[in-house]
Amino acid sequence: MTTPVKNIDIANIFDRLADLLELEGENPFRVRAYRNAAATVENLPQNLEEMVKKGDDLTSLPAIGNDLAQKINDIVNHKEIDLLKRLEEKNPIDFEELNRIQGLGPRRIKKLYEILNVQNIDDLYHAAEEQKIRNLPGFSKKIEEHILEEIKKIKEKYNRMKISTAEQNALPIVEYLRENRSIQDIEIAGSYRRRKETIGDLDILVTCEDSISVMTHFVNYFDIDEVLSKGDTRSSIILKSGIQVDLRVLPQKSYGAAMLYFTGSKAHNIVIRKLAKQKDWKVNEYGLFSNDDFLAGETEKGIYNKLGLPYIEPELRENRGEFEAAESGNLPELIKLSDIKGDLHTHTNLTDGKNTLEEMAEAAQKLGYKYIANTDHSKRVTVAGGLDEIQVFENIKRTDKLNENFKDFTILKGIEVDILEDGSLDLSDKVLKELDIVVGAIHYKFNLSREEQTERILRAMDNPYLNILAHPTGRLINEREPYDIDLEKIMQKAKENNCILEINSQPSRLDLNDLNSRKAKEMGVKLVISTDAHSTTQYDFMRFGIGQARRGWIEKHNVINTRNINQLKKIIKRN
Ligand code: DGT
Ligand code: CA
Ligand code: CA
Repeated sequence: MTTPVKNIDIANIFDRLADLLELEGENPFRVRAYRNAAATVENLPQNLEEMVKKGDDLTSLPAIGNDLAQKINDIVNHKEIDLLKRLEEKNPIDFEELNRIQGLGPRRIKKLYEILNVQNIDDLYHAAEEQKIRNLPGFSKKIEEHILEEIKKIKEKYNRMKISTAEQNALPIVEYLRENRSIQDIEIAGSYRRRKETIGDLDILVTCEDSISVMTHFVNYFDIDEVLSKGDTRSSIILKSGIQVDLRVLPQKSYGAAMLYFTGSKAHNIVIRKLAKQKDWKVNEYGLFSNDDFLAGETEKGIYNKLGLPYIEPELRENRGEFEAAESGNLPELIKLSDIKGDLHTHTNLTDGKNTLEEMAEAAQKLGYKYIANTDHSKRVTVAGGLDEIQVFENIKRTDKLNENFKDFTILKGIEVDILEDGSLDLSDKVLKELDIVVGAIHYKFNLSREEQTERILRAMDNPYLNILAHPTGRLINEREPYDIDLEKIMQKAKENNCILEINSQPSRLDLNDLNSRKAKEMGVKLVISTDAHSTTQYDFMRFGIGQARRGWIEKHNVINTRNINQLKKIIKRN
């Protein structure tokens, strides 16, 4: 049997191709095409290997044309990618890793390789430690020291996987474990259950009849790089993707106690332990005990209740005020995926999306949605050719026609309009005023000063047609820091002007993040949870946005796309 190929494997190959082409000084559009393809593939809900085996048309996926479809075919069939082989022979450099070091562009990386044979971060670290870099042409002592610092930072930070990637590793292994018939309950605890945006490792808990057979089954999973330990009740492995998975087997009686303990967070657990101690009790992963008497442990709720608390949702367990709220009966009633009635940030193939508006509307109805907003890009976005004013008017007419066919569904006519450098919008008010909903976003000039960037956004929000500020901080998880803005000022303005702030559900954005969402809620700012879907399949990203919102204590009433279409239209009206 050949090893299955996962989407992430394909994404990694495309990323590597992009790196190597960039190193070669290849045309930026070609480099970008591979990067876009990598991002698409990484986050695809369907399994590409299965699609290839079924003979599905891969070019129907976003960012995948004929050439890339062929490459995916080859990868799935374990064929050599000629281009990759050629490039790798020329450059055995782990460019992706090295490129994370700020200040090391392709040119310097190439020089380090040619002179010192630096191929990866470890080589670089040794070279810097041995002070071999400072005297190279174009480098200095300062750069060398900076490199050492950066490596340390990166080792801490980038060891964490995006939750979407963790999920792609976690779900197949859970499915595999279930093949063992003696397993009863199985759940992933840890930061994954708390829906953190990045995950350090996966903590799986099971109850079963035959723990030895479960453990043997576990360490025989196909995707393992290394078995770290194997015992009767606990084992640890590292998957080929680099993520560690810990498996623990528990007696049924202790399942809740173990869930509570291994869901964490550590900070939450410490308070739980303190509360138990105050009653002279003891709590651990086996239960809540008074001396040796078992008080609770089969369910988490049992333990919370015994401690005088209501059940606390996993996303709240960060010791950020959840105990005070629980004690005073003020826990939020967290928003659920099923509360969502529509998606207010979506793209079609009119700009850089993959599907037609008709397809996007149909897929939304299948999800039970009552509306979507079609928010294709305005003209400024040069990548895919955004819409000019004439095209927006044409799209409005076309959408009006389409809407006549629906009974209980509406396509809101919208745009994702660029916020220009001076804070003006990329389309005139004459056009914006004809739309149902205007989503404003920053896509360039990320490096303005704090003052300028804040002013830029405030000014955009003064345009009376702007309804929603998309991905408000612009950060990309593990890739780009947020731009420098005074978010509090922006939230204040959003409240005054009835602008809505977005929680963007793309797993690499999750922007606003949990803490900022909570701040918005506290300031009385309205939120929208959108997917920014560039294809019908990306509607599924909503679950990541919901996770982030729940971590931000967000309730149904804080979020405008939980309302029906008439309420929604009223709510987004400005003054
Ligand atoms: P991660 O994996 O870094 O994304 O974060 P977690 O929260 O999954 O942390 P992890 O995997 O180290 O441990 C899982 C849970 O086990 C953690 O959330 C709380 C619990 N835990 C681990 N170590 C300790 C500890 O030293 N004290 C207490 N009270 N709980 C711990
Ligand atoms: Ca973990
Ligand atoms: Ca762990």
